[in-house]
Amino acid sequence: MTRGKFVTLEGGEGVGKTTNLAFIKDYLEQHNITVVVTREPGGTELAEKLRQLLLDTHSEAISETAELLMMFAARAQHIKHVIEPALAHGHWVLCDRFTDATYAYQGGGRNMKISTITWLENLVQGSLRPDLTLLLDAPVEIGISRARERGAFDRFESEKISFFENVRRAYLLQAELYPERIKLIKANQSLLDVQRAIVDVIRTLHGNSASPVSSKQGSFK
Ligand code: Z5A
Repeated sequence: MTRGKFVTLEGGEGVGKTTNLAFIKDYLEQHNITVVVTREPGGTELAEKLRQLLLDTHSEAISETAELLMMFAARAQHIKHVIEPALAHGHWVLCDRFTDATYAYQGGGRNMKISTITWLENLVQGSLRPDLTLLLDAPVEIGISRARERGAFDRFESEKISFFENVRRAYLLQAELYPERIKLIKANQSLLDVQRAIVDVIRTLHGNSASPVSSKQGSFK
């Protein structure tokens, strides 16, 4: 069986990851590709519990090291129970955030050592890396104003603008370091134009790798 493709969506707050994930899923299914949609942190029962702890504003202060380790603990569960089995079955995995988010938020935002993140990445993922990453990029104020229309802020959304500027810079650096894998999509254009740009990129990946029609929704998205 041909292994599925692993596609991740990245970007700062409110850039449109969730909106476009649904669009990409529909697009791929129309091309007879079976898709598992999932997210990080999260995607399994334990990883979703870690997500709640990570986003909760009322818990005790979480140290930067604990935050980093919780992200990778959730990821280890997610890879073992969702991502790897799906890819092995020939399904495509469409994931809302993955390790580029760790480089951006814990590396750029929290200033954790990049070498520590890379060490954990190798430990937890082995050779697993996304086949394609769509990085939705927009000026921080645009993403924040879109996201904040939703109301209450989580622990990350409560950060200062400078934190999100650092996150954005770190994401753009990842894109510079891995131009083959990470494709930059301007997210401050109309949704229609964003989706046109996404299709142009996705098309280059799906080629002839279509698997039988059917849709398998990740249990947590
Ligand atoms: N985190 C971390 O620190 N380290 C890690 O390793 C990982 C994660 C994996 C949870 O992520 C937090 O975890 C995240 C980083 C951290 N915190 N932050 N911030 P999340 O993905 O659940 O949270 P999020 O980034 O805040 O997602 P979001 O706010 O839901 O944003 P989004 O999914 O990118 O946006 P959206 O919901 O699709 O769109 C927002 C609104 O904009 C919505 O009303 C849309 O209709 C609208 N929209 C979207 N596109 C457009 C365009 N083009 N024009 C106009 N309006 C638009």
